[in-house]
Amino acid sequence: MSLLVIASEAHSDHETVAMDDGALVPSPENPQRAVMIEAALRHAGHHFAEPVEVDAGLLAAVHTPEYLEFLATAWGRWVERGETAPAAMGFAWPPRGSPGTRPDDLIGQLGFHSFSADTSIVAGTWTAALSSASVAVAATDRALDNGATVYGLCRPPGHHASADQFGGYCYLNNAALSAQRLLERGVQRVGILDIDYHHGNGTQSIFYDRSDVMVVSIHVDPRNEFPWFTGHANEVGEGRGHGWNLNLPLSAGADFGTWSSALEQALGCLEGGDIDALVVSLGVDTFEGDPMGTFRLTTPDFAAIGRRLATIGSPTVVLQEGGYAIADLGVNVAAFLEPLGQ
Ligand code: Q9C
Ligand code: ZN
Repeated sequence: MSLLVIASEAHSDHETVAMDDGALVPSPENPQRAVMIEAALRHAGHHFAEPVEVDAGLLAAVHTPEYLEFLATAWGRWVERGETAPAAMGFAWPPRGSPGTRPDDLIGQLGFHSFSADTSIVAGTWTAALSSASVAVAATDRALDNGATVYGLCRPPGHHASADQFGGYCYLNNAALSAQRLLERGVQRVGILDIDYHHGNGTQSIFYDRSDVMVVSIHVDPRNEFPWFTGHANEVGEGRGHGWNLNLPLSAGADFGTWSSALEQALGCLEGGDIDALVVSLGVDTFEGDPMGTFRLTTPDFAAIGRRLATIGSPTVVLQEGGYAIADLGVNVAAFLEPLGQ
């Protein structure tokens, strides 16, 4: 069965470097990922549309004005100050307990506005991040208009990005923008189901004190994996958001039996939250062949997850997050989406 895919070519100049175990390497979050996904989805017969540019007011409802200005201008400032390295990165981050004053200098701001050295900024980064956000919001609008599941082929991914920090290959939080858009269009309560291998720390932080968006995440236990500092089961939200954040960390090496029990728990929680629309942060780095993950999900398992989500019935937006097994990436996304078409 076929569904609508929102995609854009505007990500293609976003090719970065990543710090990996002490070495600067080409980032595994590369343009080829989107190429592979698009090819598989075209082969599966899904139809494609391009996004319109995301509204500035919506961006500002999720991210701080300083951060948006920083992202839009960082590369130009890098070049202007005579830097010659191929990618802009910070090297110093706010020490624990620091007062939180933003530096004026670009290098200081690169540290202030990031939390991990796996993520850098190149000439094409802002265009790509903006197009990825636009894809997410266009997918959201079409899902709501059509009362159907729509897939946003987002690249770069978004779930690690907070209101004012990039990291984990993410710059703008596409899932948060999608949820915020749903609220803006009158949806009462939004659920975000994050099934990327890594904890969606950015999404969690954006909605941590809110009860209009319930965030539920299944991921590897952060004791032994990025993002290291969040994603534990005792992070349940605060203030009005208390009880509106659920983390289901699993031990490294989890198989589909373990994973799907967590999915049932996640869906039970979302059901209890009386959700009117669902945003799925779809990472397929839970795949058995993923170079970054240890979970053991297979291609048929992704189809089984899609079938399970197809039974929920609320308007659903599926947004691409991680997944780094290049050769299998498209096939896994296609397997997941197939049951969600109509
Ligand atoms: N040795 C997403 O999946 N650390 N981001 C990689 C490899 C960064 C993952 C270390 C993981 C970021 C969207
Ligand atoms: Zn991931």
